[in-house]
Amino acid sequence: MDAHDLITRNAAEVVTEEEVEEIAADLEERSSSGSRTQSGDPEGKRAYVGYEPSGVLHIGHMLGANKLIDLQEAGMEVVILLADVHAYLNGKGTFEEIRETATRMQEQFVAYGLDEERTEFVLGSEFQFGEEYTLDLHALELETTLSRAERAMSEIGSGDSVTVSQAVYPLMQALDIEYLDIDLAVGGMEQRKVHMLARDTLPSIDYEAPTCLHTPLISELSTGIGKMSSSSGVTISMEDSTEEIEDKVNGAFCPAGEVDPEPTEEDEARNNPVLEIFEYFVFPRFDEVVVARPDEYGGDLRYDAYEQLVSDFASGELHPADAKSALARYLDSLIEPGREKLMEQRGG
Ligand code: IYR
Repeated sequence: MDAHDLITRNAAEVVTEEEVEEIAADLEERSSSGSRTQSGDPEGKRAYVGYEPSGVLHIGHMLGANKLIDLQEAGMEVVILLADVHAYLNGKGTFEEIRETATRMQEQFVAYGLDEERTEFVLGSEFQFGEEYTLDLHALELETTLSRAERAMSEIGSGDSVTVSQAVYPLMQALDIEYLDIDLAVGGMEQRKVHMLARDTLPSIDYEAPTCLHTPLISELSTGIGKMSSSSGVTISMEDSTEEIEDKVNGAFCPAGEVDPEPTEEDEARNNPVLEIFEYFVFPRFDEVVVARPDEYGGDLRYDAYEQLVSDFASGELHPADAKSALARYLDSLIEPGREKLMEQRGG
């Protein structure tokens, strides 16, 4: 796969396509001239994703990690921002609690398969209290209306009314891109309004508009309605046991043959989360996917691309029960290393 395909595969959108093409062309050129990006290379292309350290990691968070693994493969350097100050501004706890969660998250990301040598972990508080950052932040505050900041937070903030801290939050997120010297800002689709704000306001203080990539959101597991989140519905957490994963996947919404399930009577959109997880998690990480089946039901099915699996599912050749048991097995093997790490930490 070339750099452009690695960057864009499974992305919901990139802003803008031309800017991404430029990054990809640069990576291709560097790889053909043999100057593979070294960690710390000032010429290297850098991508980042940021997380508020709070609660338990779930597979929704890992969509960003999957993308970073693709970007590393494409030759980019990657930064994971453990956004402790952002979590604090968004009401996620005391600094002490947030820092503890940050340490645990870092180890889980490495266990998940990010190349530790080529991943920089940064705490927001390491640079967000600097004088220059603070002055730039105030300059952005001058350029931004409260209603714009509020809109940017509509899918990130918790609670009904936006606090002043939550209005500052997206401006800091915009500045992070500049201060971490980022060429490609990665986030879930819920981050897009913050990124659009960053594209609009950073140029007003003489910084460049950042290039952004947004990963899709996964549907709630048991209904396929709405988005998977840690606050409601069924989520696969990075701490689930093998049995919990099996139970949750077994109970997943996965109507036979329906790749695009009909909306509900209330006209809510529905998706097939089992297929989504195959597409976004399993196929990017495994060269071949084997669905085990007893000989009397036709024997094992083997796929080397998601499209083949979908076509068998649509035709009825691949039954939901077989798809689910394979999915549980693959998910378990992706989650296992992080789970072990966690047990080690808790054990000693
Ligand atoms: N808004 C993110 C957290 C976050 C991400 C980035 I990228 C930053 O520069 C700062 C914060 C979230 O919702 O988790």
